[in-house]
Amino acid sequence: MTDLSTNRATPMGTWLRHDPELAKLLEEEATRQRTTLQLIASENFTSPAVLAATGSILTNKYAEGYPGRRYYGGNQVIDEVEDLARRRAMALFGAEHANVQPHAGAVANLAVYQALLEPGDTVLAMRLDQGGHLTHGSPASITSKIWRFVAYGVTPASNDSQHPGETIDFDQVAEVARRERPKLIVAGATAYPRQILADPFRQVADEVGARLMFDLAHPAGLVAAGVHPNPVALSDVVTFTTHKTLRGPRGGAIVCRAELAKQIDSAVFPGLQGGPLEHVVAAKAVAFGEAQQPEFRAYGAQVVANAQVLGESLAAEGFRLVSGGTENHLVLVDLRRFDEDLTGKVAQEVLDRAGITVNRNTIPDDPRSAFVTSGLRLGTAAETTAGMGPEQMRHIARLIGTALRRRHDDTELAAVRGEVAELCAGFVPYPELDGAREA
Ligand code: DSN
Repeated sequence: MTDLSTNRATPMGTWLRHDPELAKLLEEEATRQRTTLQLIASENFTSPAVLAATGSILTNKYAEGYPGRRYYGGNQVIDEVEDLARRRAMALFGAEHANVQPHAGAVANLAVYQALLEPGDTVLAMRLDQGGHLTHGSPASITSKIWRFVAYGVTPASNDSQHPGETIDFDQVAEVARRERPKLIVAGATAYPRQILADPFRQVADEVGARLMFDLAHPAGLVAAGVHPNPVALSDVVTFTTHKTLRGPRGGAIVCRAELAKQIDSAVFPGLQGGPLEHVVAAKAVAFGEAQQPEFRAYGAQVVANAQVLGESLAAEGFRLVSGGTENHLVLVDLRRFDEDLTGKVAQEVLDRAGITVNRNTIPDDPRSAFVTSGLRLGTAAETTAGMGPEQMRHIARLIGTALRRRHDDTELAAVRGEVAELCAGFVPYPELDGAREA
């Protein structure tokens, strides 16, 4: 048995030897991550230090409350851990207050709604099928059952290559806001390949007397790296996840103006959560520290450069890019120009068989359901961490084109899978763990 997908220095690697059933599964997942391409826009490869903190003894401690105000004894060290994470989050984003306890981005968003709204209040946010998130008021989400969501979307697609459309329709944002008088406006998206500026949202919010929440889940790491505008100064509150471009552990966080600190903190605990996951909070501190290093700026710039090359290369393969390109870490592909009959669902399954992990996604005004879709979303955050650059992005686009064109040919798919494995062998996400394997 090898040392699995975790840092060999932690006790976990040793102890899992006594649970061969689980150890085998972890080994299989480590192999999958090492030998196939990870192009899901919301994923990344954390550092071994983040893995170590996540697998640490801090998981043993109950710490309901906040530093200096806990409901359990023995939290002297935990207080320092959480304070370190809060200080680093504030420094990273230039914020007045941070709450690092949300277990996920969805919880962070719910906490903001709970802090700033009464049930039934109106919220203006981006529609799911236009690029928004489930927690932005999708009918399938509890958010839409508690609060009244009204929506904005993107402008129509156009054939004019200078003005391809499919960018946030700010006329619509203003028009709906004036008509509906929302108490909160939500900026931010989950499948939107362009930078999102806070300024136009702030102007509308001020005009109609709404608060502005920015859901920074996807580009948080790009903001930390200085390659996406920072919305913190212009927003009342900013939520984000720590595991996407920010490259930390799976989790959420909130930064806000000092005047909202008490409301936000109470909404997270005791409003929505019990004991915080302090091992994850520690890992968030590690990730915030890593994101402050100069190397992280270079990483963020490379993520965006890689996404641009991936997008251009996919366009050369015959795919249409939503909004005509990308300014961030992801590309949203409309499959219909490539092949009218190819759905996102089938494309995702075919690419899985070829060792290329992506997710199907609706595109703006998608004629197909969210389960089937006409699009794919691809991101470059993870494979950039593994060291890939423009040359590999061009190669990946060719492999995607080949796999989808020859999707009925098992031999061809197996050949692509072999080429993917060969490519991945040169860019392993955890070389230090492979060293441990061989030791
Ligand atoms: N955060 C979403 C994503 O972008 O993958 C899932 O909720």
